[in-house]
Amino acid sequence: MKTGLASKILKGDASAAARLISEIEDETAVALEEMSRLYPHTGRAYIVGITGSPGAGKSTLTNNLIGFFREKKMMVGVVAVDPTSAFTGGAILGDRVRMQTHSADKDVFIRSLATRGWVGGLAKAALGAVHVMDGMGKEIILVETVGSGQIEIDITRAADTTVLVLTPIAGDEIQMMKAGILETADVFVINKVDKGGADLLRAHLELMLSMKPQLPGEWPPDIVLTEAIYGKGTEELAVEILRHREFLVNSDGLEQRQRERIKLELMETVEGYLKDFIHEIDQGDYLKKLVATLAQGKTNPQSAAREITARLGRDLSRLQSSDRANRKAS
Ligand SMILES: Nc1nc2c(ncn2[C@@H]2O[C@H](COP(=O)(O)OP(=O)(O)O)[C@@H](O)[C@H]2O)c(=O)[nH]1
Ligand SMILES: [Mg+2]
Repeated sequence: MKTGLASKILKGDASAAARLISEIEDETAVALEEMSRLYPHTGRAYIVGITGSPGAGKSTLTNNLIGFFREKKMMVGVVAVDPTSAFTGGAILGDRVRMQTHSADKDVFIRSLATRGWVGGLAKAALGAVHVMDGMGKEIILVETVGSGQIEIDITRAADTTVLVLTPIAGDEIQMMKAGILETADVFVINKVDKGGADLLRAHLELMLSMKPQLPGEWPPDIVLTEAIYGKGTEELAVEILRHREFLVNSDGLEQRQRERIKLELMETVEGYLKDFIHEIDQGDYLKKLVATLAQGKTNPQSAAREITARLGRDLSRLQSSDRANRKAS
């Protein structure tokens, strides 16, 4: 099974990149094979997470940022992990028109990912898409996610710079605080300033940030005000992102973030194996029989759990040998 996707991607081939991302989403053997070729050539791109509630203006801001970075002649990748994202076509006309300008630009690569299966799978696919764009030579990769649950926290942990988009709509910042996202943000955006109430939200945010103990050498998050639909504040936001990058480069922060990202991906992959295993043993009647023997008092939960983990070990070594067989067959 020789597809050569990885070598095409390394030359910047967009259709090969689109194809490999689909393979990653479907978790195919081609994805495993091609990713193992691509992976050693990745790790150069700068990753910016853009998170916030649905409708906060993430896609509009992302569009604006694409424009800014393109003017600086940077190669840009975008991963939208938002089923309602403007990039998926559910957008108002203005967004589509803006996207069309960028989609004609061969140095911009945009991909939307839809939720399928468990959320961890989505984080894994998003990181996979990031690797593909990195391999294509994209220098900056913007990852848009809805900030309301667990995957988003994971994805924001995986970014080099995390931008949290808020609006002066009551309750928004409380939701974020509950989700633990406020702590992970490096740059705060208050968007829709034209709607009024931005000063109050800014005061709340500043108060919240001042209550957080600031460790020496730690990045002090800043607040940027934008009106994304009117393109206002784009430059300030982009400059703040680049300033944070500078800060990380000059400390050991960048390496720390990269390690965090590698760890996240590794854990998601292990978790994926475990989920598949649990799903599989729950199919047939293996688990049912085990539960029956437990109910009859013929065994105890510790012994039964040990039996299951022994089976997991056998299944994993089978998986590894079938991977090897696949590689030989290709
Ligand atoms: N009034 C106002 N509306 C905005 C602003 N920025 C974005 N919007 C609108 O808010 C809606 C949601 O924007 P979108 O970028 O799709 O948000 P996302 O769901 O966070 O990606 C769209 O109708 C945008 O045109 C802004 O600064 N002011
Ligand atoms: Mg969106």
